[in-house]
Amino acid sequence: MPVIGDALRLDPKRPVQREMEFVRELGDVFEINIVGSKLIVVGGGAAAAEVFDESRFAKAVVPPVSNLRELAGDGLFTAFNREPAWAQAHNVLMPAFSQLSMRSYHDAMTQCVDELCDYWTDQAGRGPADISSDMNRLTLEVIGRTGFGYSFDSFDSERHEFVEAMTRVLSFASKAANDVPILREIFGWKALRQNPKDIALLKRSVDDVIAARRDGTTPRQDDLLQRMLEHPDPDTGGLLSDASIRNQVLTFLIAGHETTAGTLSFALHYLSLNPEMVDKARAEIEAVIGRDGAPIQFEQVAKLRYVRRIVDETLRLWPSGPAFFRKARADTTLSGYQLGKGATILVVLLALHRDRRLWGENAEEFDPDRFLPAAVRARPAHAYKPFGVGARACIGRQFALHEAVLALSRILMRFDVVPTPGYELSVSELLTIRPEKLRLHLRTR
Ligand code: MNH
Repeated sequence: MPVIGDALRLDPKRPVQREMEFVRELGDVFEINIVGSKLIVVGGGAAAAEVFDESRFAKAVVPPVSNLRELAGDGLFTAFNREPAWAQAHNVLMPAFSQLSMRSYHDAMTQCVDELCDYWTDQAGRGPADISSDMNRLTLEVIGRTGFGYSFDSFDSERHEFVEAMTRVLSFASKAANDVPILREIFGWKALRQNPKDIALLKRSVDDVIAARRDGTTPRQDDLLQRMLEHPDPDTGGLLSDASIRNQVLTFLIAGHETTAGTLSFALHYLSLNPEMVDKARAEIEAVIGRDGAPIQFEQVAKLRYVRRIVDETLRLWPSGPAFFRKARADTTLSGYQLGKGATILVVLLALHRDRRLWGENAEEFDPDRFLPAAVRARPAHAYKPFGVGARACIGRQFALHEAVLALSRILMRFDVVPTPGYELSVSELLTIRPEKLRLHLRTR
């Protein structure tokens, strides 16, 4: 197996994009072996199909994902496969994430998107919008309100203590090496002292929200929190513990906002560069919703097939969770190489989604029609996995897709999306990926 053994070849700021380059240089499977810590990387082809096989491989919770356990404990995303809290929360929450359940979140989502649009209208004249930041406001607001009836006042206040603490905690977990002396050099003592304070603040705030719902200070609502408080696990009959509910709420905030925000940001970037795609999307939106600017109905979202293809293609070129970890369940082989039980494997979606054997010679180009039904059927299932695989795949997939299609459609109804001249896409990584310094003009139509 080819080996990268030189730490200087890694890029701590853009690790996954560097791994994508290694895939081009070394092929579908190689090893990164630095000071005795060994990671197998898979970036394409049949090897990807192999690691997606749940009978031989499973999710691995290793750094940087496991660094988040300090905050989210055994919440859905950071739980080890055998922790009982995972199965319990999975059983309780799965029904709340079905496509039909999106009906109960639809109005709140619509409300948040309209607030974003009003915010942009108010900001007109102040220059181009900071897209990643505004998409973060939107998706955080959506998950806050649909998840547990909480507003972060995202479109009113410039600063929010909770949001700032969470941003610092995510950045800390993403950059944190395990070695404390290295940490000190990277962050200095300030960040090391700040992190536990931030975590305490986040937990306390969520506990307050849960307590207020429990004792009736805030009204009952048809949301994820209410479901967790009332619905027992069908397998065990037990309700989720308060600690587990807090972990799930924090998990939804972590897993459910930056990913969708990144997707929306990349989509707007491509739309700003492809007016013919905007025309096509608007023709569809007008056919489905009408021209009078009426609100988008729940049932209409599923009919916006072209907008959905834009989202699918965005998640192909820039899967906002750009890589995930697997491990071998037992001694096995991968692409003919021997692997020991427990061997850790990183799947680089960013590379798999651009594999020319799967996507053709123009794999680097943005083309929503790759997701026409016939084209999808013609590709092997392992070609496209933006939401992960197996038992631990994304629970929020329908939620994210509903939100993204709804938001993009509404934005295109209300604004022309105009690029800033000379912008070259560069992508920053912080567990998730986002376009760096993307600014776009939103012109009211
Ligand atoms: Mn989401 C797991 C991608 C939106 C909640 N998510 C995953 C995984 C990927 C992923 C990949 C698997 C990670 C792994 O194997 O280690 N998620 C996305 C993307 C988007 C997204 C690309 C948006 C686009 N995710 C959301 C939203 C929510 C959410 C929205 C919640 C509201 N995701 C989760 C949770 C998990 C997860 C929870 C962990 C599920 C589990 O392990 O049981």
